[in-house]
Amino acid sequence: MDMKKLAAGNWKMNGTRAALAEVDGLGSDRVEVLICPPATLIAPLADRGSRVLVGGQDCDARAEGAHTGDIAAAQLLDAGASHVILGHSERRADHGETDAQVAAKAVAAHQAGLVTIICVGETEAQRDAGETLAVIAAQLAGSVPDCATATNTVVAYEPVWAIGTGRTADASQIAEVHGAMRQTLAARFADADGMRLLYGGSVKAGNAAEIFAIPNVDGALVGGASLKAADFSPIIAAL
Ligand code: G2H
Repeated sequence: MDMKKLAAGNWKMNGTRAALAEVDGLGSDRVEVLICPPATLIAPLADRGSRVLVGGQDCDARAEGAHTGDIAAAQLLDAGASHVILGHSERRADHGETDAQVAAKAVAAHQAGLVTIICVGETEAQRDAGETLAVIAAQLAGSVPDCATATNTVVAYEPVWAIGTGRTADASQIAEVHGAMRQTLAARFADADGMRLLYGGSVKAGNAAEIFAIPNVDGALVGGASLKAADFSPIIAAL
């Protein structure tokens, strides 16, 4: 399968309309470039007509109704999003999201026509206890729904201890987890070889090339270093 690599920016709760100019020059024919801004900026970014893909950072599993503050997958699509990040560790921690809830959101997103980026990752305590591969396998089993395909699903490995901390997993740690994820997914999905596996956690220009050279790393989910074009461009170029 022809797999285009993916550079995905997760702006988290950062940015106002003034920040959208950062995206204008980021498009690429060689790789997919995606920006997931706060919900308030999805439509303004999509309407800008840039070549960059636009995504949400979460969606609700329900289609519509009396759910104040929540956003349905179809509403993201209507605003111009093609992708949605689900199960980011910050949502699992801040909002108590469970694997089952992430899977339900993913089903809703796929039904709406969105590509999901489903996040998994171990805490520092879990790594220290030697539980990393078991934790990741359990999260994949619980968070990735049966309707996942290489076309509608991307999986992001983000060790919780490497997020926004300046620490990155080393090459052997990333290779071990990504290899295990590929095997786990292959046991369930016939097209798992084509499913893109992203690494996330303090990716920056200085470490991107080394990370992208690791087997089974098909791109990155980038937080802080996706906010400024000057920081994100070299990461895209390294992919
Ligand atoms: C991990 C990542 C983006 P950062 O959360 O999802 O953020 O690159 O700032 O560690």
